[in-house]
Amino acid sequence: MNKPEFDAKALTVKSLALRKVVLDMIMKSGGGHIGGDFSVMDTLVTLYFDQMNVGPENQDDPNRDYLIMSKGHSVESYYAVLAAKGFFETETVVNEFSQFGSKFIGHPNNELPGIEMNSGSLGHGLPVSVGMAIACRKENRPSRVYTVMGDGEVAEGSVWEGFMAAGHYKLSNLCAVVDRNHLQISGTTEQVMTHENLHAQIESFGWNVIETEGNDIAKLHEAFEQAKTVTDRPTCIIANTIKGYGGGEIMENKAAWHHHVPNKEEYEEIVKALEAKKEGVLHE
Ligand SMILES: Cc1ncc(C[n+]2csc(CCOP(=O)(O)OP(=O)(O)O)c2C)c(N)n1
Repeated sequence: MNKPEFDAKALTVKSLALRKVVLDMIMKSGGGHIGGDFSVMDTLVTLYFDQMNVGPENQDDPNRDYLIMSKGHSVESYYAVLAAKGFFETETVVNEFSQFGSKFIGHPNNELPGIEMNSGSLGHGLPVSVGMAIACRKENRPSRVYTVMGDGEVAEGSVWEGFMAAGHYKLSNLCAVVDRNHLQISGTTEQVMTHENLHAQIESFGWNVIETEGNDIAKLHEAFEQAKTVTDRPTCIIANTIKGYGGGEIMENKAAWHHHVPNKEEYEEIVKALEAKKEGVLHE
């Protein structure tokens, strides 16, 4: 597969447009985790459109790259990105998301193309990714395994078993991302389960840790490139993000938007904020 030239501006515009797809899915279905969708969108866009060797053309090739969307409640952003990548039609996802009888259920469903694992019960993605990375190494595959977690999710004990095992086995083909938006379902991560020393904690399990701006695609690109140069340890990218990023003042950095369906006025404000951000990027 030919790798496209990295273009941070084009990917940022794409990422803003895909937030509008998420918004439409949530408006139509009447439910969804919009805050975490908007914070993690830039990570997913960078992975699928810059970093990973995977698409509909090689989805069954064992040598593809693998992604586990461990923070499965952010499924709307995941579906929107997979649709943009060509795994299915965007229109189908928007119309069918969370509708009775649809396969586009409210958490990732591996009956759909492009989805490696059902997720949504937090804490399982990293341990499964460890197994996949070990299998890839045993079979000498060039694959990289990515897992995307939330910072509330890392309160799950199984995540730390995953960190421990990956460090032990020096899985340099594994890269975890923590979407560090500092909020989880009911408040700040510091209130619910503190992670003030997250960087040092993960490092102490034998990982290479990179902290970066998670809503800046150029910075994410640099971090993923750097991760690939580390050959003796797994890498964790702590992506510092803003929950609701791109949706403007009404929704950014507000725990109440973890799962909130905008009313008509809020919808219009969010669309305006996304448009303004896009104009800003285009005229940088
Ligand atoms: C095992 C488990 N416990 C509880 C939940 C309910 N839950 C859904 S989302 C969420 C908060 C997750 O916070 P975070 O990982 O920070 O997600 P983000 O802020 O990025 O959306 C919780 C507790 C769950 N999905 N799985």
